[in-house]
Amino acid sequence: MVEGMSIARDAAATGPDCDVVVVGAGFAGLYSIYRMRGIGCSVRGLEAGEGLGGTWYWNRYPGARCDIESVQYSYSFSEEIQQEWSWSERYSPQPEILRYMNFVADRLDLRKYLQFNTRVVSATFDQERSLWTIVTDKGERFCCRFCIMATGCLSIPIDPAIQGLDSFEGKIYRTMQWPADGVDFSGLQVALIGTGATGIQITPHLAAQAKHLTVFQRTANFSIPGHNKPMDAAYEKEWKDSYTQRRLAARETRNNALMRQNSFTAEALSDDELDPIFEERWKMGGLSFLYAATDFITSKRVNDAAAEFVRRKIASIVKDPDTARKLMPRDHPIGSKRLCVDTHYYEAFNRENVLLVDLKEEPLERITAAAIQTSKGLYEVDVIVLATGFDAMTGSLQRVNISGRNGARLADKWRQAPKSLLGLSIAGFPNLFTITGPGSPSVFSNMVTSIEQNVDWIADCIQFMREHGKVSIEAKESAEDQWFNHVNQVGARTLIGQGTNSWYVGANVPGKPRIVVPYAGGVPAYLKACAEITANEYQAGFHLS
Ligand code: NA7
Repeated sequence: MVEGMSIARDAAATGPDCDVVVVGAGFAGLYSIYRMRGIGCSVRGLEAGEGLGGTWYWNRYPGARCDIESVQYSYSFSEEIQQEWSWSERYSPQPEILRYMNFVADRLDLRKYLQFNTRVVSATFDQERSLWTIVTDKGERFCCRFCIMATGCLSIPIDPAIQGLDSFEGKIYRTMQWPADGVDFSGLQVALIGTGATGIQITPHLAAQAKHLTVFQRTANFSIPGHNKPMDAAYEKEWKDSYTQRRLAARETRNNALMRQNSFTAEALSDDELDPIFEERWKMGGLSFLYAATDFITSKRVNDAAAEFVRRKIASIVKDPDTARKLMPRDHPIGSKRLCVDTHYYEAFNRENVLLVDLKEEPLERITAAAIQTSKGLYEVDVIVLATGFDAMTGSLQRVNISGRNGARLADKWRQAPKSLLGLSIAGFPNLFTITGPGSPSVFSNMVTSIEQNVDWIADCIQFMREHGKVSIEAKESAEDQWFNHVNQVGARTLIGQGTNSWYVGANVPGKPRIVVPYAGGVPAYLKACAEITANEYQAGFHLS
């Protein structure tokens, strides 16, 4: 039994089982539990997985690692923890991130508040009593005053709508649901479908193990080498000695990450002048490439030159010119989709046992019992690996049957557009909080830092309510509309909002409204909006009762 909890009861019959139910035990869920306990709330955490870790629990495919340096992609709230923990690599791999999260949970004694193997299927608001009833896949019911949805931005994998997928007689592995014991591909002919960040990370590992790997690419992506390496002791010490200042500085940057941004514009520079700048960034590695100049994203001239630079790099790495040509992205500006960070991705195509199939040139027609059929050929395979992406940002919330005031369903409300006030609170759904929800910087920022800020905001809000005898808080529709319009306007002005197909705009899920879902105005502007809207005892953005 979870500590601090009485036996679950029916909300209508009795009082709440606990003050707060937290759904999800990833970075957001763990910190939410910690903070809620810190302000004296009773709390229950419900997690679908067998263990904690969220994204880092599920995505255990070979090669999975974060694209933000580990010294930054980690909690900042505890000086003890950040001093005690040591990262072994610049971008630590999934198993290490998962170990870290378990270490944090044990260090803070959070496990006792968590119930695993428990998927939340519905959340219903009782407006008479301002209480939520949370129902799980096992039929358990938990009644609480507040519900925090810490369900992640990339939690719902999507299977591609490919005819015949079900008829395949070999094994199908989804990168997001990778077997805990790993998979041995030795001697097998493997197909990989999907060349986003995940496909790009897993390719070299599949290539090294499989007898043969065929990569089915629908859209070529830009990828920059991460130059991952073992943690340098002096670098780690430098960070540990100045964590406090660095974390504060990161909180105030546009994307929550310290990236060594070049502070000049490059529009007026010649190609000969631009090349060494891009070369320096290529050597630096990873997402720092986007920070080569302040107008990297806004100047077409600079962006085109950067894209051409990467295409030349691909040509210089990949020996077969036709394969190199297929790997060169030409249909979107660099940075308008998530820039990928790799370790020997392009090099993998120089192996004898790796073949690239460009689905733009030979569309995928169907999957048969033992092969993948394109318009030009039949590729026999033993195993298919799907790295086909996620119903991002809203999927994990819409999958839960959430009913708010007057029985209104969140899935219905968001059919037209995922409106939310600051990505934290939704009009019509009192006492329900979302972490890094639509309209917050979320995936445009360092997720861990944004999570901490969101959770701190919620903790302050609940504490305020307790101190002022309030039992219900709900975003005002007018404030939500205003914020949503601002998010939309800012998003539409970016390259991301100007026609590129990506999960940032919901383009990968048929029927999803097409808008830039995360807030693209930068973290400082978001923090200012948070401060403004909650000032004056939350009156500007919320109804409190
Ligand atoms: P992404 O970036 O959404 O990539 C999914 C990939 O799967 C992408 O290459 C898609 O091609 C491809 N895809 C999807 N459906 C199909 C079908 N039907 N046929 C062929 N190919 C298909 O997901 P990731 O998991 O790689 O990365 C998500 C984020 O996780 C990443 O940005 C990081 O922030 C971490 P498409 O581009 O749609 O043509």
